[in-house]
Amino acid sequence: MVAMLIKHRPDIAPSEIISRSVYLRRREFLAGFAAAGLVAGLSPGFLRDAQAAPMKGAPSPLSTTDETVTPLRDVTTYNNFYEFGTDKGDPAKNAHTLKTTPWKVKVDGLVNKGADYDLEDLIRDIALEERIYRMRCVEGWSMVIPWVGIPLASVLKRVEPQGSAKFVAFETLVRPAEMVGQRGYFQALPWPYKDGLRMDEAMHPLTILAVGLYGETMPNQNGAPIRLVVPWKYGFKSIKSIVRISLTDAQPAISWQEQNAREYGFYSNVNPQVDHPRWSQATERRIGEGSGLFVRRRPTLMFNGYGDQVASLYAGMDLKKFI
Ligand SMILES: Nc1nc2c(c(=O)[nH]1)N[C@H]1C(S)=C(S)[C@@H](COP(=O)(O)O)O[C@H]1N2
Ligand SMILES: [Mo]
Repeated sequence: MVAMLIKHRPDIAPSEIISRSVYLRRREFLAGFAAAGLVAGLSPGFLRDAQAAPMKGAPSPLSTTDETVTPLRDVTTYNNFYEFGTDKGDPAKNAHTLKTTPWKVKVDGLVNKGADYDLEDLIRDIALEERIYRMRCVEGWSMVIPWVGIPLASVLKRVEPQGSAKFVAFETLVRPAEMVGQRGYFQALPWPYKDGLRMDEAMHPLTILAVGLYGETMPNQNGAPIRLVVPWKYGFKSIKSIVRISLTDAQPAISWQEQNAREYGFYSNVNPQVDHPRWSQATERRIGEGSGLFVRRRPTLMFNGYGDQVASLYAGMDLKKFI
């Protein structure tokens, strides 16, 4: 796996793919490129070289700032993306077959100006931001990831939602020829993978469509070329490789709830007080921190620590019922 990463990132030695300080030095390095006009020079073909192209966004004050970022190697080799297999290591092995250019995202439903965007146009028109977010998965692990993305609200405003739009539904690509998990006898989920948000969650400034991480174009296994990031919800809400965003008046069906409604709900807010039916959600393991006997567990924070900013969205809702 390391070998694969090195192949795509000849400028980083394996020993370097490890720490926040390295990450910051690398950022300075990329900023140097930008100053020299080289990043702009790569456009518009920058998405083509999907695993290596620099992608710079202005640092956002919405970032989680007090935590060490998770090593790039963990972020790109420990993934859930069932279109490429169900083991955590499968997406890193199999997702290279996905062709991410050209890429269209259809935005339709209850909107005045439905659109079929070319992703490159969208990214050119909406300012990229870098946001370091804490991510928490329902399986009990967490990471801190420097995303590069655009606010989902910016995309939604462009299409002019109608007053009757109450929810946003997302769909992942279906392309069995390039997604090994969509072929053959065993299918982990019905495709397309689907997820959704309530309109106010979708419009919240913390919600982004990410197109990169660690200052580079999104690796395929993390949901290239565009995926959802909602930092106060469990990781499975981060739908990957999005091709359609639809505004609806009714709560949309979502893959994990359809598969197992007892275990997964529509809201899926990180909540240490509501356990998953098969395990506690009170603590989490930060990937990359210790191993074996030395695994450290930390208390899970309500709304993944973003409560100050999002708790009001759920005022008056029983979060034991609306899981
Ligand atoms: N299309 C699609 N999106 C998906 C998934 C998937 O299987 N298919 N898995 C989800 C789950 S369960 C998790 S935990 C996150 C993992 O994102 P990461 O691999 O970038 O950490 O992606 C989510 N998005
Ligand atoms: Mo997950």
